Amino acid sequence: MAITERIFGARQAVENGLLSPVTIAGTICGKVAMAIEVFWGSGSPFAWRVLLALEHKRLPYVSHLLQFSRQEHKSPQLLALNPRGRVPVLKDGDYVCFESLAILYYLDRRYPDPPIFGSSAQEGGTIMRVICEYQAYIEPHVTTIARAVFQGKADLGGDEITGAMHAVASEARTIEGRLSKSDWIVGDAYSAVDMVIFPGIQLLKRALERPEAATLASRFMPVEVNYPALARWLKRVASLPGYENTYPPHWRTTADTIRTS
Ligand SMILES: N[C@@H](CCC(=O)N[C@@H](CS)C(=O)NCC(=O)O)C(=O)O
Repeated sequence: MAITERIFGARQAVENGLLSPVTIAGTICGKVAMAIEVFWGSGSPFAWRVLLALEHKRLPYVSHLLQFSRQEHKSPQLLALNPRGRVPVLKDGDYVCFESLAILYYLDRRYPDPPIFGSSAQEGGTIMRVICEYQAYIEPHVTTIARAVFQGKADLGGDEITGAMHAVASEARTIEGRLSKSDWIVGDAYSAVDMVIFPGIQLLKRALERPEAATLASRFMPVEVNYPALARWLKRVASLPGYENTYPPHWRTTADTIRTS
């Protein structure tokens, strides 16, 4: 498989005593499979969540950047890890996990410091609740809008897309309310809910920045004007250590097509 492999976080891992330089060198040579491996695709909001979690936890990982255009996520090697042929997939030793939320949960159980599902049962419950609300009431609309814009097949002024935009704009008010009271969506620390929602909002913004989406975008953009607390939060996440390692590589260079399915 022609995949790009890189090790992130190796230096921090040595500094924190998680890995020895010998192990790092061995891993780079492909001889010691101790590091976490993550299989992902550029622009996938689901994969982005996992990278944010790995960076926040300062875990060293081998990054396998798959090319959707070459169907690398449908290769026998990937299908053996995830029969659905979707990314992200995480491999930690012999253990394989897919579904982004499940991966975040696994990482937090396996590497609890710093926690990403809160520091109390109540906070964890609220983090999960807001994630569930996002996945049920916002994410499908974001996907609809992003697909319509990037694939260019749907009528952006039609009822379906307009309805999706209204729903997102209204639900985003609730998140704006939360962020106007705190730096983070739940509680006073960066958590799994920030990692889940951030990539979706970035994808939405990227779609709405397209000239053909200008009319549709007016309910949401500019974010700084319509949702100032949300805009400050986007900048806050983007200034976290390791963020640059998570940013979709092809977003730096091209105007893109969506890779969600
Ligand atoms: N519910 C899954 C969604 C994963 C997903 O749909 N990933 C997309 C990329 S954004 C994918 O791999 N699509 C490839 C395909 O469906 O063929 C998760 O949270 O991990």
